[in-house]
Amino acid sequence: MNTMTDQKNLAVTGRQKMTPSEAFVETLVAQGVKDVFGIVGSAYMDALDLFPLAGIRFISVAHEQGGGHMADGYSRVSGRHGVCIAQNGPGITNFVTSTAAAFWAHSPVVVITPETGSATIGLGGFQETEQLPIFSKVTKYQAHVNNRARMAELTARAFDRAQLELGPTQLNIPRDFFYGDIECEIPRPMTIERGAGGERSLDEAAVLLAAAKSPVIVCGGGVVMANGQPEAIRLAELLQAPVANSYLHNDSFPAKHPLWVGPLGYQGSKAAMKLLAAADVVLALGTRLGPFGTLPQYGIEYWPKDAKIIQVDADARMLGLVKPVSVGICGDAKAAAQALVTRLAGRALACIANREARLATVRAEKAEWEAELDGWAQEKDKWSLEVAKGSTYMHPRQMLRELERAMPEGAMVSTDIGNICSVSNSYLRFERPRSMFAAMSFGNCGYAFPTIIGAKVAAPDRPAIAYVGDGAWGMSFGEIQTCVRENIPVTAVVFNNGQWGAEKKNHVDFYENRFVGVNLDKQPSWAAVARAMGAEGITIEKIADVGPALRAAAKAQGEGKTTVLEMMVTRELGDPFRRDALALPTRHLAKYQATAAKRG
Ligand SMILES: Cc1ncc(C[n+]2csc(CCOP(=O)(O)OP(=O)(O)O)c2C)c(N)n1
Ligand SMILES: [Mg+2]
Repeated sequence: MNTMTDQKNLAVTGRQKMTPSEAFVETLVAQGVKDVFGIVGSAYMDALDLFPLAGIRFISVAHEQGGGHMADGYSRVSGRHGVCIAQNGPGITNFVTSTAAAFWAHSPVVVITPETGSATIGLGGFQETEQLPIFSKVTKYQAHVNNRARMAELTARAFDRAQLELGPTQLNIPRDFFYGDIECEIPRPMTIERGAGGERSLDEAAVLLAAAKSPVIVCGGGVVMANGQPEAIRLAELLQAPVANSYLHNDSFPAKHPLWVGPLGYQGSKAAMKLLAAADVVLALGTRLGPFGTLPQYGIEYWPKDAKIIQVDADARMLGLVKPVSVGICGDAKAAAQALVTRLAGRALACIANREARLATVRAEKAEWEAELDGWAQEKDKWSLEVAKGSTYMHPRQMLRELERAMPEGAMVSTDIGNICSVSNSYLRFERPRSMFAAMSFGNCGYAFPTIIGAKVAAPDRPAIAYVGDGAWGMSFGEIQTCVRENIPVTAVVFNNGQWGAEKKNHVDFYENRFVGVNLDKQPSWAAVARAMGAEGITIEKIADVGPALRAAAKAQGEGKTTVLEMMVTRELGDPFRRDALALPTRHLAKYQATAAKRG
């Protein structure tokens, strides 16, 4: 077979002499790596030199954290590995936040961390820090190249484990180990097939579902990652069961399907919550039922206390972790859904007898929620009414509804952490999986923009749109440079409310409007900043301009243009994030008893 290194995208076969740099790069080739995100550094220059001949594009970013998020977005849209690399020491520590985010997004990102040279480690030379402990809690596996002859073996293992365990892995390489002569073979990638789960648990689940009078399915990220949407649809149709998306996985079930009822969790769908509350059997398909995604919302305690819960997750440790379950199935969401369809097809199902009445309830709840959203143009609490009064800017909810209406077909949307991004949960609907890339449970501001850049690299033909608050934008706008330099056209919708709104909401609700560090005064015009950086920048103040601007910006991606749409919105604020985790303040010391009024 091919043993010629000049043939791009085909790794050499057979045991032979090569340098560790060649072994490393050839292993990337064998793993199908086409794109690597990072910032150049002397630590891995010998390997970097080979990238162009190996057919690997090196995407030079503005900040390593951005590069890590890009690798995350790339893997989330493609299902393939996302890869990032940087300089030992500070370049690597800049990856910590993005790796933690990828960990909670279950993204197979391989974080390549060249480290200080083996001959001087521990002497406190230049750019030295212990790189393994730092990542130990945010990776699924850490490979340390302890001998240059093992470069290919350990590189391959880092890639295989990222897919096997669905999460980031680290490949740590002392920088001198790129040099030398070794003899080795390039390992082929290992694809380990996941099964549906244990036969007995699948049988038990089928018995529960067959007897259920009002079953509800919760579709999670596992359905997306397993490419299991067709099987989930088949199962839902067989049971005629309403399907809710788990928190921030609005792309796990098609929104136009009559059985779709919307997302659970913060700022989710009341229809989904009410239907779930009335379920007697819940099938949690490919979801760990994370605690933040199942908190009561709108005053509704929607998690059904007496229902039987069947949970399917590929990671056995997630079963029954947050919610007690009647049946836990350790399996792949796609295979498990198919196995349940096989067991239930042709069987008498209790939920079919009352099908018409249940479907009528589903239709009524959905219609009621849509009507509520239509009438909910602005927030109604005292603070919001006050700040919106007399403002010429747009109401955030109204603007989000307009964005929803104008969303181009096949769009990928990433969302940041913030008040307006969170409210967008009610207005983000998708017809296909791998379309929504939220900051998930790690919840770091600055996630959305770089993540959508990575997604665009993996899926250049799909419209790529990031929703970002102005505070989070201040952290991440530097990556406009990457879009312009590397010709990766995306659209950033920046919500300019002049505040770190999500945190300000806590000051309003719990601290009598005593504001500390939440106002973003003296901001530049973000549209002008975008133009100065070589992108398009448009300021939007009127609702009527929102839809046309989004459509034009998405279209401009086809002409290679990145656009920043700066939405001027009022300072009104939706429900708070952490009502569950905050309390009214207690002050024992006299000097801290000043109220807002006393502070003047
Ligand atoms: C890296 C990071 N720092 C701080 C926070 C705490 N935090 C959560 S939401 C938020 C405010 C976000 O403000 P902005 O991006 O302007 O969006 P808005 O809430 O105004 O819509 C902050 C500071 C965080 N989640 N992540
Ligand atoms: Mg803001």
